[in-house]
Amino acid sequence: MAQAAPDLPTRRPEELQADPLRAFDIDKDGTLDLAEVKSAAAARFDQLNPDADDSLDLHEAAPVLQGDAFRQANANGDGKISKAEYLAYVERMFTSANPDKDGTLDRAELASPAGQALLKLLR
Ligand SMILES: [Ca+2]
Ligand SMILES: [Ca+2]
Ligand SMILES: [Ca+2]
Repeated sequence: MAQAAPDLPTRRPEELQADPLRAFDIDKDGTLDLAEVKSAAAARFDQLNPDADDSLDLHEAAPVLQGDAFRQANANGDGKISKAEYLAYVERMFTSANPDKDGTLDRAELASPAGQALLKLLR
């Protein structure tokens, strides 16, 4: 007798890449709030910073921040992005991706240019 297999893993890594909303939406409410975005950003920062010296140099940051973005994120101008600077920059990007100021990013906001720029900092 055929029965649906319970708890089949339905998410492959490439699907998580394709659907950031699913990947980062910890409370599964269909939107990303700032806490969810910051938690994803902190994980991304750690991934970019294997030597764990609490900052990204130009080379380490290159996959996510180049040129003007690097300079804007580097608030104290020391040539490196600390985790605090990274998260502060992520928060600014979150705000610009959230024009309706409802505290969350929905699918349409994530698809906007500002939303896409934010997502680049998370994966
Ligand atoms: Ca959520
Ligand atoms: Ca810095
Ligand atoms: Ca919103």
